[in-house]
Amino acid sequence: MSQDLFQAPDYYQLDELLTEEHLLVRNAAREWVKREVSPIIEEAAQNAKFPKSIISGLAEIGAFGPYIPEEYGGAGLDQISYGLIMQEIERGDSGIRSTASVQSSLVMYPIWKYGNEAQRQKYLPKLASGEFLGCFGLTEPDHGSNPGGMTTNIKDMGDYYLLNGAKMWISNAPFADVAVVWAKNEEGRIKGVLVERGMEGFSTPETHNKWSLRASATGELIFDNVKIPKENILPNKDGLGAPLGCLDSARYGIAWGAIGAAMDCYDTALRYAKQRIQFDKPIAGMQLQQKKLAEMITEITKAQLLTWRLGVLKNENRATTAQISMAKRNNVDMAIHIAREARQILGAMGITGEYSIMRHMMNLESVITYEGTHDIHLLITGMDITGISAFK
Ligand code: TGC
Ligand code: FAD
Repeated sequence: MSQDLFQAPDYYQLDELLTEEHLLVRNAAREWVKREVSPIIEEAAQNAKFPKSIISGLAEIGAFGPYIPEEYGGAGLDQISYGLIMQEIERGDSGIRSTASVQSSLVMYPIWKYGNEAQRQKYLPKLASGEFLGCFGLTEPDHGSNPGGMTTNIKDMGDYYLLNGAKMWISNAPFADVAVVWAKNEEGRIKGVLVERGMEGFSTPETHNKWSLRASATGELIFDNVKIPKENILPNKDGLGAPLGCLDSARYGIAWGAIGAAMDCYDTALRYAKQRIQFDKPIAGMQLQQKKLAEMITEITKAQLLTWRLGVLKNENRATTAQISMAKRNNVDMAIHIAREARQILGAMGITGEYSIMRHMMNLESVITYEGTHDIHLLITGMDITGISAFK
């Protein structure tokens, strides 16, 4: 990949809305991505290999549990700092941001919020430091957008539970030390189960041949009569609302992350357009290319404002599920459009691994599908404003 010359766009001086701490956290993550992610990410994606070497760095910049209290090893930051970290990581690559999102919002968050003190003490510090990696098993082969229909189940055997079923499309599954798995009990109530690598009957085959999120490992979780100790059930919340509550936190991070991918595509395309000469002048001077670039910076700026405001609401515990859905949907869609337009500005060069744009574009095809598809988020907004569910 070409040298990382990234310069973040801030068309409306939005940095002025950030505190000293936000800027410190954001700049540290930005520098780390330049130093540690950009030089290796293209090769990792080309080889479809998750770069494990970056795990300790992710922990150091506070990407594992940014808002988890320091007593559990987290960074104890606010929601805007969390968002800014996700933005900077996804500026490098959506797959790396996925690893951080899953670890923080889908593994540490449920253990922190729904677990007991012993579970918090046992897992959170190791997850925060990167000694443990986690994954989150909600989606099943026959239940994606409709997780409430899941068939993975636990049966009470007196001293322990027996877990059976399968999860699919699980980020980090192939190497996770602990999986937060959602399963129904005999009454049909959804429970959170902590499944550890090495438990008999538990396997995690990797999913191959992905054209998207190639630097992130995806796999299945297969449970064949896995004996689960009773202390591995999350005691403090059950029902579908428990996993959906985790998704609120992860989707919020993705809303910020998508801005990072969009900023990288815009910045790359702007620089290229100023340098590339056709018909004796830079293509940046052609009206058609200016239209693309002007629309990109407009959409990025709107997304930045939307997300900053959402962060303020989240800090005040006032952000609703529907507001988070709107931001996730808008920002990922914005980023994927910008990636496609930016790719065209680079002409043939845009399809090569010399530049990050095509990788972002392919990654964003997963981002627009996972954590609730583009359609599902529209239906969440629709239900919120009309009061009528159109899911079923
Ligand atoms: P519905 O009847 O609406 O709700 C069931 C219960 O849940 C409550 N609830 C929530 N609670 C907390 N937070 C939320 N966001 C909540 N949304 C709903 C609701 O109040 C109700 O509670 P109760 O007490 O009445 O039972 O559920 P539904 O079956 O109609 O489904 C609604 C729908 C479609 C919106 C939901 O199921 C959904 O969001 N589907 C999309 C599935 C999804 O996003 N999967 C993501 C899997 S994880 C992933 O993709 C990780 S990618 C890796 C990475 O992040 O990088
Ligand atoms: P489906 O639900 O089968 O949807 C197919 C199409 O039908 C979509 O266009 C959808 O919008 C549409 N549709 C569905 N229902 C409706 C409706 N009611 N009205 C209108 N249209 C509808 N899951 C996890 O649990 N953990 C993970 O870590 C994880 N990581 C992932 C990583 C990657 C790379 C990918 C691609 C997915 C990951 N997922 C994970 C799964 C992801 O959350 C699901 O793919 C997603 O929720 C959609 O489910 P599905 O693929 O089964 O699509």
